[in-house]
Amino acid sequence: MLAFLASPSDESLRPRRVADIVVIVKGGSVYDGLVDLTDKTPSITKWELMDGVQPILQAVEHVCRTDPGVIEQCRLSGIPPEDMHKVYCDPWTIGYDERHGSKVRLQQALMYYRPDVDTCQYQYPLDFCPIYDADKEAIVAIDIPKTRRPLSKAQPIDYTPKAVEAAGGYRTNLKPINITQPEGVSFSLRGRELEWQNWKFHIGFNYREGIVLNNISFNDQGTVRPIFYRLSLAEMVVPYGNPEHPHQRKHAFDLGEYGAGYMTNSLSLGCDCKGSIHYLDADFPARDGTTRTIKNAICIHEEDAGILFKHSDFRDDSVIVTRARRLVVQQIFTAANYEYAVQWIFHQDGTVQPEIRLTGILNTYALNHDEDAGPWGTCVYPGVNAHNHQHLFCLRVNPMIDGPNNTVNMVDTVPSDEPVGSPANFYGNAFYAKKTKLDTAAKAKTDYNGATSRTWEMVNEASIHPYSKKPASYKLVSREVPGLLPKEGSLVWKRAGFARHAVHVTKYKDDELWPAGRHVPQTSGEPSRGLPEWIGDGSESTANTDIVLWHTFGLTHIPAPEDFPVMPAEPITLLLRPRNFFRNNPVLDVPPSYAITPSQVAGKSEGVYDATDKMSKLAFANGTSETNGNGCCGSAK
Ligand SMILES: *[C@@H]1O[C@H](CO)[C@@H](O)[C@H](O)[C@H]1NC(C)=O
Ligand SMILES: *[C@@H]1O[C@H](CO)[C@@H](O)[C@H](O)[C@H]1NC(C)=O
Ligand SMILES: *[C@@H]1O[C@H](CO)[C@@H](O)[C@H](O)[C@H]1NC(C)=O
Ligand SMILES: *[C@@H]1O[C@H](CO)[C@@H](O)[C@H](O)[C@H]1NC(C)=O
Ligand SMILES: [Cu+2]
Repeated sequence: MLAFLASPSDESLRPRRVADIVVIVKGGSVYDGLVDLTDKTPSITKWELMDGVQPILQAVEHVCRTDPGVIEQCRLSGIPPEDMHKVYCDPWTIGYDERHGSKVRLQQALMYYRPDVDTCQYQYPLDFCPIYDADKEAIVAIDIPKTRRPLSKAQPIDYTPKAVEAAGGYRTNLKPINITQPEGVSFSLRGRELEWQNWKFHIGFNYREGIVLNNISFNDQGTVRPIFYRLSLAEMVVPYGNPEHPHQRKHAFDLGEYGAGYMTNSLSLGCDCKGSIHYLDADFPARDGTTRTIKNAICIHEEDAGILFKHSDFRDDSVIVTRARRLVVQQIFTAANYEYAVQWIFHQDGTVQPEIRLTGILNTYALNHDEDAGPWGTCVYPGVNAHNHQHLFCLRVNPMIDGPNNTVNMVDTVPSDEPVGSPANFYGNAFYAKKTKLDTAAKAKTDYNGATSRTWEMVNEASIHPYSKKPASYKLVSREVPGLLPKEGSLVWKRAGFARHAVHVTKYKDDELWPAGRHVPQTSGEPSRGLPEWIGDGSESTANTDIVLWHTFGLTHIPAPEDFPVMPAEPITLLLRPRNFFRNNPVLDVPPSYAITPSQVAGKSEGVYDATDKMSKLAFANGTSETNGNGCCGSAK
């Protein structure tokens, strides 16, 4: 593959084109296969019966509305049979339920009611949970709680324009913010290969991970340096914290069970992304052999990114100020109630910033008006209990810092080991960055530590910086790294092995892409699939070889009324930063907005660099800016 990547025009190096297929046979058997499509006549190169696994989900709603048992439960909740068209269900995989095992393909139906077609159903959750057998195409069981919670009688609160108008209307004090790029964009694409500000990478997309970035390199003053072989969001799990049966089943693996690609939105100009936007479509094979296309699945655009660097000298009023911009490659997927906007942000200084914004609607459950939702949930609206949960994402990084052989060091900033008053630390102020080489998969199971500003650096030990004498590296900086709250030995702990630690490192293997396993629905976690099974006893060396770093990060969400009825976007961000990689600041050649040297200040000599943005205006002046404004740049005397 590396040979082909280096010379993509050499057809003899092109890898064979292989389709990875999953077959579900009537009756429930599942086969994994590989079909080589390179030759005119395709050939099956692998065909394997898989025992007790269930592939990714596709779902149903209509069955619930006609099932007599469900109709009866609705009646008990206060919904007459003639209103069954107002009943909705979110089909989830069953997760795992020991009563039903893994052999039968099952879904759990999270039930809701819409009094009016434009009213959001998540404010009217129903208290029972039908179980659907995909093979029989029928409801085979209904989980009914001991405490019944009839349909809420609360007035709806909605986010639709009609509802907002009725509640007093939209605010009117917003002036337009227009983004203009009069000369177009600064990136270019050849097919799906993007070039921008020394960066070059390929933008792929698949049913499961959504955006996948490959062959990421940076042109460092004429030398094209590889940085990452592949970057993707590889899995996530959303465990809910209510101990009552059957809520333990609520722990969605949105990628492995449903697919961040399958669930991705078709984006639209001027709202999901603003400015000059380029879109890429996503294609999937459909069940009938045709192609399903999601138009505008990926948007690419540039944004102003504030100040890249600035310095003014206090003694002579010389100043330089340079503005930054960033490139965003984005997709947004909708996992039933929730939306996840996944942004891959590239910076001019060599930083890559994966960022996820969480919005959409809370998963909700019924609550009686005299009932306390705590401590496992919050009453976010009358009749609505939003359970505590975590959103834990797993980033997969296959680094290629100056070549495929890399090593991960864990870096902690710690005080000197020597006591105050000792010769080596007499004043007690000494501290340093302590590096722990994660040279085996066992040693690499590591957790976050905010107190030591813990980071993990991916280094090439053979590529030593001329000044610092340290190896070229990309450092993972991630500060929202809660531990997995479901306890060791719990169902979630067993099924989501990747979430037990903030970082795992494995030696690269072709088939190790999905950290909760290839087929996630209905895994029991016995044994734990994916990362724990690959790591095994952990003795494999992860030093100076082709490695994969798996990083689990995210947030713990204790819901609040402000999250309802739709949640304002909450960002989680992390950085992959070059350290000891570039000779020095790699953005000195980005043109400044304004630069004046001490001699220019003193002598008013020629050559002051002035590229001040002429579109910028004083906020409260009448149009022009002839007043005291060279804005942010000049020295305001
Ligand atoms: C991979 O990246 C290198 C360096 O940017 C580039 O020369 C090459 O064409 C890329 N290969 C493919 C297949 O995109
Ligand atoms: C800015 O955008 C608004 C719409 O949001 C439009 O009405 C207006 O004409 C635009 N102004 C300029 C100067 O382009
Ligand atoms: C990477 O290391 C392997 C041994 O793990 C070695 O065989 C290979 O030649 C090295 N590759 C490069 C490009 O240094
Ligand atoms: C703009 O100019 C007009 C006319 O000179 C004046 O009446 C008005 O107050 C000014 N507005 C601002 C915001 O300065
Ligand atoms: Cu949440």
